[in-house]
Amino acid sequence: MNVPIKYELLKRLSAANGKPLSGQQLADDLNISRTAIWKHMKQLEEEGYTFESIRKKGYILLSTPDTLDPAKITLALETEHFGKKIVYEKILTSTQTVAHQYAQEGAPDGTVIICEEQTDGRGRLMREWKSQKGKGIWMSVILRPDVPPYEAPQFTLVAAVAITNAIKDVTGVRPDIKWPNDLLINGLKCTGILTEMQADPDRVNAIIMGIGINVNHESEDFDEDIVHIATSLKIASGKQVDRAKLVAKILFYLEKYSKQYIEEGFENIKTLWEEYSCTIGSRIKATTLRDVFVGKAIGITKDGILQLQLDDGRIENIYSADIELQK
Ligand code: BTX
Repeated sequence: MNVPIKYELLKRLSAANGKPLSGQQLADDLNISRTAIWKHMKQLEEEGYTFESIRKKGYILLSTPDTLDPAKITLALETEHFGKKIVYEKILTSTQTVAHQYAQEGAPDGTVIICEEQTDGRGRLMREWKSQKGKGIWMSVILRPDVPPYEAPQFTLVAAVAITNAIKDVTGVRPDIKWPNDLLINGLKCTGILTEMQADPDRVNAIIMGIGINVNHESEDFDEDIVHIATSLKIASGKQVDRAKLVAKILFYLEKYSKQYIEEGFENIKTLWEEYSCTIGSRIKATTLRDVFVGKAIGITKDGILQLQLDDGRIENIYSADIELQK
């Protein structure tokens, strides 16, 4: 896939690390005219990038805007193919809805749909997911693993491990994973994962991996109904977080661990997941669509199913539930 010239231009200016790059050199490298270079620079300035132009020496990249536009994500991308196609919009109803359409139209493995704000962001069972403008990461990644449909839920666990690692690398804070789809910091929710799929009876066509992360929220940014259960990476780390860098890191680990899962099975992901989990070993209440179970979470099976030891000693397999940690 062709990477647009302006991203190539940004990559080179960023790699120059504050040293000027001449217009002629850039033009030669990218095989375009100096006027074309100048036009791309103007376009980037309109998007919020700032440059210094030093006479006879060239251009220096001074700052990048706080957006999630594909150019910024591409600058930090270390993947083989995840994130090579990024669909970015300022505002969408839900990245999941749009990703489903792209998947149906054949979008490749690792395609990303991302936006600054969602007006109809959703969680499991059509619950609302608040997705405030410019503060978080609201994205859906299309995965195309060659697996049967019953293996799709494992990808929630793959994603949880990938996102935890990425958050740890970028912010220094390590969230806990709460089975199956939340990441918590100090018991408060910073991330939700929503795994959906398009499938034939025996094959997955696409997994639509929805990822919502509260990144640069202050506590007053959260609505009253979630302020007591939600937190952000900025609140937890005390620092503004570069969202584009975090997206690139998530894509790196998501590519790595999905590949590992497909090629080697669940064992390594399971070990990492259990290490990061705040569910295993805890007394929990699991509310399924039909029942409520209370007991000690003793582990996950190799299929990612949560095992609960009830007070009478019986083991209950939990496939899908809301979990509350008990004192
Ligand atoms: P969930 O059903 O486990 O969690 C939803 C619940 O979380 C809500 O009922 C509410 O109590 C709480 N909540 C809502 N918004 C937030 C928030 N910003 N921070 C913390 N808690 C909140 C979790 O579902 C899966 C969420 C996936 C969201 C992504 S965003 C990109 C993609 N597009 C889309 O529409 N959904 C996914």
